[in-house]
Amino acid sequence: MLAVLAGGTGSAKLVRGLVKTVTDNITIIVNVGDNIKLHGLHICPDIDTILYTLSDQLNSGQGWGIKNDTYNFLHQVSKYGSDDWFKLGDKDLALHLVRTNLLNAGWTLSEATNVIAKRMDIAQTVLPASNDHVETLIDTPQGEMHLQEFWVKLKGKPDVIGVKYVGSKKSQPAPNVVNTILEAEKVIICPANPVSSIGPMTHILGIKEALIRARDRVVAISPIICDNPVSGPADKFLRSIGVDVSPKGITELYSSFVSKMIIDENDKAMITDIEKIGVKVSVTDIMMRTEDDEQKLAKFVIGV
Ligand code: GDP
Ligand code: FO1
Repeated sequence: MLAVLAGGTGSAKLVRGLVKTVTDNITIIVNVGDNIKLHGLHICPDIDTILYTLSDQLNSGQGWGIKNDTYNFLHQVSKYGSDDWFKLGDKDLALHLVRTNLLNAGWTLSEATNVIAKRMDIAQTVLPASNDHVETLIDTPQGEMHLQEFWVKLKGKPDVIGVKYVGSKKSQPAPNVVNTILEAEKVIICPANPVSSIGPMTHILGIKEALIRARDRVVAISPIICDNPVSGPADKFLRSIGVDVSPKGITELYSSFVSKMIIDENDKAMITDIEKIGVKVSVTDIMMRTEDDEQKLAKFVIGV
């Protein structure tokens, strides 16, 4: 069994590559720090991106949401004065509604995710990192705000002073998360935002401890190529926590629980420097532009 730690858009590409090339025996542990309640609905963007990827419903150009969705609901609620900055599609809404009803009926997020994955005919296992409330807050000169408010509402424009994981200290890993990490042949940390996708998981003590115990089997793919994130605000977030925006910085951040790091060919000059941290480095093209790239990277990760 393969264990995969995933966020949303970047992770989805590797997850798709893995399921197409490797095996169905994959358990994906997904970030919950960017979950948000809007219009009375529980929205779990990273879980949903992974569910839509595995059920072949993802709007892959966008990296989130359902393909060919429409926005009639959003347009209509905005007429009545409700916020419309978070683009919830009409088809996407169905998932938030079903999940919200299950949670309101007393189901845990793990149970709700499991039943929804089954109803989508997903063969793989999808586990929320935690059933407890973990929320990533971005500290800016305008004050602290939810990650989605920073990234979607304010388009990632404010300066970032710091990042907080509210609730992470009190949170427990969801059922099966720790044993999945401990029993997996390999644990793959996706090319994901290290601060807003991987950070909320590794700040849950039980998950960090399990990863440290599994370190020899844990491999990560850098989300940074040539000192830049492929997409998103990872550079602002990393600087705010004092981490260098480079594959070396990512390796330093992950080194207590990762024994192998995959970096891009463009960064091969850094190999010796990174290996001094005590992490083995492998080099390949880690930019996934096409499904073919996703599958090639997936095969490479399995071979490392
Ligand atoms: P989010 O939750 O939607 O932000 O998605 P993730 O955290 O899973 O992925 C975003 C991160 O993945 C960003 O930091 C990107 O730099 C990185 N990323 C996106 N696409 C790629 C890619 O093709 N290759 C690599 N190596 N990193 C990528
Ligand atoms: N990302 C955006 O940039 N704009 C949106 O309006 C937006 C809506 C949205 C709705 C449902 C969903 O599952 C994801 C959505 N995302 C949107 C993506 C989301 O903000 C990010 O991918 C992650 O939360 C960052 O980790």
